[in-house]
Amino acid sequence: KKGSVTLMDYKLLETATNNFRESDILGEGGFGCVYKARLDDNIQVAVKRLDDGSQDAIKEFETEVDLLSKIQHPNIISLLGYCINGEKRLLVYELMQNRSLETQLHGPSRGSALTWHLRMKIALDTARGLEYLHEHCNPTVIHRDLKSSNILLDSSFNAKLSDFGLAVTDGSQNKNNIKLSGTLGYVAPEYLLDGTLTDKSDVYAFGVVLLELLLGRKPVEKMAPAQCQSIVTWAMPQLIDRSKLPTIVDPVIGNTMDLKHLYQVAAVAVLCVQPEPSYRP
Ligand code: ACK
Repeated sequence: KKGSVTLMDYKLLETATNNFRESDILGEGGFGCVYKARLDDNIQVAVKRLDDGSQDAIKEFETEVDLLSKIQHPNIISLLGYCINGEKRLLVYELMQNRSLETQLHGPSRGSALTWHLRMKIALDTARGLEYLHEHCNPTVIHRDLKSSNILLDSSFNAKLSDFGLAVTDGSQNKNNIKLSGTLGYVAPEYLLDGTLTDKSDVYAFGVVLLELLLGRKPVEKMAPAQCQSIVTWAMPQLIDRSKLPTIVDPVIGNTMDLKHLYQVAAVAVLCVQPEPSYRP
């Protein structure tokens, strides 16, 4: 038992998920599927099965268990248990009936359930979860992969942050880590530029989520890696060339923009990007 998280029995979870029955699949994540299950005491849960035995997958599993066993907050997903059986790894979470914000906004029902009141509540809940990670955890936790698909909604549309596999507790150590983690469209420009990672990286991603809530659009459509690369190559010089700043005039406010504004505009620009080469303005 790790903190509030219990080491569980594989056989029990196999039974609870009806042998990982296909019809019980809730969705697919980076490293495997998530199944709906019912434990013996009738608690409904979500079981994430990691099918990928790579070093990266194992590291993400360990980070998730380590961090979530220490964190308890109404706006952060509860990890109830975990299980290691040879190569197989399972994570057991509270079931979030209303799935992810991404599914609510961009799924087949296309944002129908999300009134403005709910969107404001989701924004506030997300901010509370982030504030807890940044201000009340010691050391500070940087989520590193905040996005609408990692914001889950329970039956009352309470929003909770999930997927802590990429989280770090000390940003500075990653400065020289050139391996890019996170999701394009949500990653802060300075991180793409030189790997600078701070709690502000999460705040940038939160800004993109706010725009998503506001505009109801995905920040980036699904793109081939080459297309992502060309966007980054195109966008970065504009974002980092501060000498251009005084010449950029906000068309709405009419003022010259400072760096903060530029970030906001960059987030909007990323949201408007199309998957075709025609994205170039
Ligand atoms: O939008 P979704 O249905 O909500 O698609 C993703 C998918 O699994 C991959 O992450 C869903 N999911 C993840 N964790 C949970 C959970 N605790 N409860 C319900 N659905 C979940 C997520």
